[in-house]
Amino acid sequence: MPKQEPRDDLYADPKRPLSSFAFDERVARVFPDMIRRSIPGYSTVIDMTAVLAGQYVQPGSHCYDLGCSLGASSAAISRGAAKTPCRIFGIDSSPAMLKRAGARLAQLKLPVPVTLICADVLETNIENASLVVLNFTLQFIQPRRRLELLVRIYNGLRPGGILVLSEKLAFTDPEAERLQIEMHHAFKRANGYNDLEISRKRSALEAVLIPESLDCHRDRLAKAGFGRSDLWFQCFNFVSLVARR
Ligand code: GEK
Repeated sequence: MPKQEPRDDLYADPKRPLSSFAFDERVARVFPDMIRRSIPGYSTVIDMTAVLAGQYVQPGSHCYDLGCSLGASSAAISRGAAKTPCRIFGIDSSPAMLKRAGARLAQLKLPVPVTLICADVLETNIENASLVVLNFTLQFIQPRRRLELLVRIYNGLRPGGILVLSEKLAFTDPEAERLQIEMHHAFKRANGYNDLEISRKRSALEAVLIPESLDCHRDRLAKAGFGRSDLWFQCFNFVSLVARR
């Protein structure tokens, strides 16, 4: 029997004072359960990251998992690129996440090793890349710095290389925004979160996770140099795009 992941009950106690969401030890401990029960389609995005790695990783190139958390996308890249000689870097600015990522990845005995680096993705050198993954990370970067990051990624990609960009979306049409949030909250309730937990988590994430519209992402990708970006996945207000250099 696989070991049960610790359950996310961080927002269940109404007496606990509410502070801004941070990727600290408390979050890192429950992260696998939290992300699975909070992001609709998360496991599909991870599984397809392996498929995209199999398709697009080029021999002798680098792969970057930016905002790697516990290394789920890094592991997917490793499995997908098993037959291609390459290097994989997992980058995250949270020491609590990286400590646990190291232990988890070591247990998996991956075909391509992952080098973990504790750093800000805005300061990470990206070079000789055929695959860069931003799975639910750009939304935590200040909007005014997002273009600069995408330009660095574009410049570090080889021709034919891809960026996988997965994000929570905002909608400019207020009715679409209301409906998508309603469906996302129904998803969370179906996964065992109660209304209090949902609303406390929403408040904690305010000004920390800043979602943008699909048009906004597409325009920024084009500004960064990406000739095209294609939507390959959507589940409620969560999407994933592939942008190709
Ligand atoms: C997964 N991709 O499981 N520099 C480095 N890391 C950062 C920065 C930054 N400036 N800002 C945030 N992070 C993962 C899931 S989680 C998404 C990604 C979520 C890191 C942060 O520490 C956290 O580990 C990750 O980005 C975002 O496929 O929790 O919704």
